[in-house]
Amino acid sequence: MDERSLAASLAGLPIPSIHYFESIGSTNDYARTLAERAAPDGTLVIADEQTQGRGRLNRHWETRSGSALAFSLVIRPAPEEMANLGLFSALCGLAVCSTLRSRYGLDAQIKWPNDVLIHRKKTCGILVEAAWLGSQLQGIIAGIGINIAPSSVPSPGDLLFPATCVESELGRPVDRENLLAEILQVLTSQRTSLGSPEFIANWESWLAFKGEWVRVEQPERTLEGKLAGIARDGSLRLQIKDDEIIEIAVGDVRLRKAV
Ligand code: BT5
Repeated sequence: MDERSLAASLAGLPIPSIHYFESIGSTNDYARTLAERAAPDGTLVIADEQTQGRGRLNRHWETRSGSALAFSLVIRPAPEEMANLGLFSALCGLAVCSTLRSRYGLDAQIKWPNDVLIHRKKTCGILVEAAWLGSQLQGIIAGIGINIAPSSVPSPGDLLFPATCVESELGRPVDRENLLAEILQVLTSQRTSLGSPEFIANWESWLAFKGEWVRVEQPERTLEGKLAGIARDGSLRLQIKDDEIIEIAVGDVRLRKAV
């Protein structure tokens, strides 16, 4: 993987510039500095290795050299997308899940809000951040990390949730650049339906643990209930009693199957 081969693989996609690094702290951090300098929509930052890869709440995300995809897109939302800013992370999850299902035949699912699982193990993590200057949105940074080769999967002791990689689940090698191009293509096309009923329906149809008993941990409380689906605004619908469904907004939330 290098800047030239990436440019060839991504030709024809709306990616105005590619910033490739053999090793970087975090692609999200670099993409943020580009967003602050008015980089155009679709600017791509991609690294073979991350030394300070970040998850949500400053958790660590591991990206080992030669084994994974780690990239961030600078998104400049159009005026009509401003009402759905909170759904860009779901868009990334949908694009990855949809690509793994349709092009690779994998039984990928989305663990709400947006981890992508294959056979109930985490294969992809997503970190979407907004860069603001006062009340002015400078851009959305959409960071996606995908485990491709077996060596990308951290040891179980370092994990909050079981993990796997695309090649182990598929049983054959995968070309990282092809997969990246396919995901960006799907993401570009699904972006046009951001927040539509069809968008929410797709998300819901690939939801992991749907109809199962789950535990949702928030900073102030832990809830258990049956995972009922997704509301129009992307909130999780959790049935906590026979006649009571509550909606939980995307945020500082951890979801797992109840034991
Ligand atoms: C995430 O956070 O899953 C978001 C990860 C986003 C990574 C991308 S890579 C490109 C861009 N640049 C960045 O710096 N970040 C983004 P969270 O849900 O908080 O999960 C973090 C947890 O996942 C950690 O605490 C570990 O338990 C686990 N983990 C770390 N590395 C992993 C890996 N490679 N595969 C599976 N799980 C991992």
